[in-house]
Amino acid sequence: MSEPIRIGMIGYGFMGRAHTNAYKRVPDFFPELKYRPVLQAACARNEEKVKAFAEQWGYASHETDWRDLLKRDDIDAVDICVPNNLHKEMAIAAAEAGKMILCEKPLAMNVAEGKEMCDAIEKAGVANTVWYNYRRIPAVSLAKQLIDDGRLGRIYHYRSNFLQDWTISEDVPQGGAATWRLDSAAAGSGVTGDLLAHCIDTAIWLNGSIVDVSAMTETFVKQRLHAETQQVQEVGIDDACAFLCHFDNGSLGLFESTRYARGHKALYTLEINGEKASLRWDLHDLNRLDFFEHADGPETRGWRTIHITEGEMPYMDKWWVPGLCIGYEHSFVHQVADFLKNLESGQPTNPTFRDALETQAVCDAVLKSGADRTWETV
Ligand code: SOE
Repeated sequence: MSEPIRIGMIGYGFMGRAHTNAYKRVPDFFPELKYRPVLQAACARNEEKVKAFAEQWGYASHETDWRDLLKRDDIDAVDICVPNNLHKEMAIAAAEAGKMILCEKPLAMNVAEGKEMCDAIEKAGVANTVWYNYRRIPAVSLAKQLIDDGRLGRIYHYRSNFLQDWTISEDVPQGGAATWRLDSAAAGSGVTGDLLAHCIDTAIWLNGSIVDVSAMTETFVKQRLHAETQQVQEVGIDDACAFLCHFDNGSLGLFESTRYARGHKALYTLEINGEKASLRWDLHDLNRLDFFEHADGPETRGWRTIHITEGEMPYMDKWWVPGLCIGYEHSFVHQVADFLKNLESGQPTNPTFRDALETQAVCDAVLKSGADRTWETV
């Protein structure tokens, strides 16, 4: 019989649902694990809403103050699914209370906050991970395997975009439950922390550290109504950001993110060009990895599209039969499964808070570079 890891979920938005779904799926699809998540308590300020969330998703109880949640000794792990400006205080208090922590990305508002969080977590010695979920899309995990196996050889170029179009209208407010991502006081930054952070996390994982950056940022809509104050206020976030960088391994990086790419909803793409091979992937077709291998020889050489559904491919033995796909939500299921598996062996689960601090440092350097129009060392 597996042992429970009792989850205290803080927040019930889009990510609260995505993570809760993952906790629910894991015991069925990863029955070999020693630990199983138990939905012990959901927590949010609005009692009516958090109660409804807890009942709908199957949490045994609810709280309206996260400090009360942390005082409970029937909670083993805390999941922080709230706006970025609340991560630091909650994570440090959770570490001091001896709870394991799964924190939504980005780690913090900035590197200074992130460092304090890492110090607290490491001092407390609690298991931790940050929800950079795209590492665990099977196609992206397969890309990692191919790179680590040396199939690409020396890497020359890393190119990545994250394009959306949901804030083009000037009528979209900033602040409040649905649009806090547009409010710099809650989010810290715009597309850099929200979208490019995913691209940077995956890039560091696949291609190593980023050494320096040169960025440009833009805020296209300068003022928006604030949903909480009902005042028209200056917009403090970056609506778009593009940057060049050098990786530690000598390769060159090119990254772009915007919420003003009409027609693109969540087009996360990456392409890597190596000496022996290239690969590319995009989130809108997440079960496919495109691969070009020079060694194929001139008669058959060309881009091949690998459909990631075979049991030999990362995580796919857990799901259906060859040819049948999985989706976005499975990346979260895989992260929970890895987290629980690593608890058995005492291994860290990547990305840890410390790993996510490196992504945060790149984001900070990108924002500084964009503001100062200079190259910034990370
Ligand atoms: C924003 O629209 C968002 O939901 C991000 O916050 C997520 O991290 C990203 O995965 C999808 O887009």
